[in-house]
Amino acid sequence: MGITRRKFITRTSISLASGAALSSVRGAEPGSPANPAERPLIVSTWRFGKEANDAALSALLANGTILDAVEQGIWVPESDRNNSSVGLGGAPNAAGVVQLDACIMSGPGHRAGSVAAIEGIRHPISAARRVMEKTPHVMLVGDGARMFALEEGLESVENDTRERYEAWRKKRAAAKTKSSERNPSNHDTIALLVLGADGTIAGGCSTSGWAGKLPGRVGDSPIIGSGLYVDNDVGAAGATGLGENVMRYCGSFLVVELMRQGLAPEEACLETIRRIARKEPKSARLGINFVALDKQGRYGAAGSGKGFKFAVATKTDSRVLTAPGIGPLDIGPEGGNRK
Ligand code: SD4
Repeated sequence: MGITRRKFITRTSISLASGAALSSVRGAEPGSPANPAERPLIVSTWRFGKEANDAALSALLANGTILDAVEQGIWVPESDRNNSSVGLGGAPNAAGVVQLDACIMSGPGHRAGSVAAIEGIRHPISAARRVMEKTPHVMLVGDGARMFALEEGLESVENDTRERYEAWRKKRAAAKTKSSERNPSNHDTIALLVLGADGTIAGGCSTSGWAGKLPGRVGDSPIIGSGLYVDNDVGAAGATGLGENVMRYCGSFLVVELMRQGLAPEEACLETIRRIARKEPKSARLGINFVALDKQGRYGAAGSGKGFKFAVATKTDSRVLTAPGIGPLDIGPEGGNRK
């Protein structure tokens, strides 16, 4: 299933590191095999993914690897103190502390690294990459992750969260219902996927997670197969939204497996959400979204609700698009246990 050009909400040219303005030549269409000239292809979550994609593309054009592209792309929202859901500018947990989750995955070698509930490190994605590249492990959490990052020389930042914490407490006190805290708009993760010019694939994911989460809570984002999954023979997928509704289903793994069975990326994202919605009493009000790309250079995304924005970049174009949502009644023929 393809997204038509009508659905494009933003279409702009970007400037590359070289300073050259990109032409408005169309990039790869979702659901249709891309011309190999469309590689590299970068896909990421939300509007802010566009700047991350542009940085990732610049890394590739400067002869960086696909992992460099993932890491340097994700540095952008991690460095942005105005981003309230990625990096140290993110929302604190219920104890007033920002605990960050991130992971990275390399298609070649099927390698992965991850950190969870890490505090005071500017770039959790770099910590995750070092876990992958420098340890025999896949995941480090909490103090252990922080100590490892410090030993690796990663930048540690004093993070005064008092104001943000007080603002969150006031907002929570003002909230009439608990469900308002579950509004996905209060947390927006970056998942960024890269298909290199040579057809190899990598991805990363980084977040501060659910605002006001319980201390120690880990969401889907650093969990391989949930917030992110890469299979170099097939493609990659990443998730954003309410992690609890992704991690019980190995959401990104499922998207990739559906692509392996022949679904185009957008349809694989939609079918994953339908599959989850069939089991959930809340039906499609899941607050989850997926982005995906496949080995052929096709890409797509979908949300449980309508309006999820995602960003796509090729050498010739960089855009923000709107993904289809399954909508409350569109969960497929089995219907499940909707109330
Ligand atoms: C989490 N999935 O911690 C993350 C949050 C997120 O858009 O993706 N927000 O549950």
